[in-house]
Amino acid sequence: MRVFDFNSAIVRQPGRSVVNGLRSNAGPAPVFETIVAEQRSYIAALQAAGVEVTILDALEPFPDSIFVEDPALVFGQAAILLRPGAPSRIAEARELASTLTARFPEVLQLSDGYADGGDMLVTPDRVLIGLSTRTDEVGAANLQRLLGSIGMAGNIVKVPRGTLHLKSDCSLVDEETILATAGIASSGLLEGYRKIVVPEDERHAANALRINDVVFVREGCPRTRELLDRHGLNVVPLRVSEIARLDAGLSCMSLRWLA
Ligand code: CIR
Repeated sequence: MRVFDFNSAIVRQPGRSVVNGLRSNAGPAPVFETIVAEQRSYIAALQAAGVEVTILDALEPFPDSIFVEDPALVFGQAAILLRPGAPSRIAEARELASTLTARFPEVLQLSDGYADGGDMLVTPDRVLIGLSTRTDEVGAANLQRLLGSIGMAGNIVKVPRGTLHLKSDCSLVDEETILATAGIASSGLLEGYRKIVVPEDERHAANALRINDVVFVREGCPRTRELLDRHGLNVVPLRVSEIARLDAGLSCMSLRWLA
């Protein structure tokens, strides 16, 4: 079994409030209908890759709740409810609790500090836990302990300033290789992994998503696609340009596991 072998996923429909989601840029707000269309294609792509997708109802009071990766971390044998670091998002974990309890033999809960799922990069031998503006030291240490209790190792690393989440800038594309921005690749934080560095003008492509035999990559990043092709990977581009207006990408729209 590989860490990117999945047969199950959870996504959450966007509420109309999604257009008011958190974002660091001053560009135009995203268009609701386009977000819906991008999410539909994303769900179809996951299904085509062999994943059964559970679609949860929208949560209007939580504009960012479509980014269901952030309030939890899931594995085949257990799920961990996290404490997202943005005040407007912390209660999203509570909204996921019953869904996870119905699907996982064990559901653990971060009791203290803050941690966003976007800061957790699961690799074959450990989970990299990124310290960021959303994940603090208390949350990271707490998560490391919870991972230990389910037999997994967690390594705490520092996400470079200006990067929202660890996985905004890197993703595992095969068992040894991480696709990364130049900043993350040269930070020393990915020591021991082979790295494929995305071109600077395609830096958003670093948030790719490996599912079974497919690597989903943001549409409009031809040079990254070529790098991955050359590495022998099966690359499928997906359009997430409207989602990207909310500082988000491919991994953040689902929780994935092998049931
Ligand atoms: C936020 O700022 O929380 C959302 N607008 C974007 C979250 C993206 N999540 C992720 O990359 N895991």
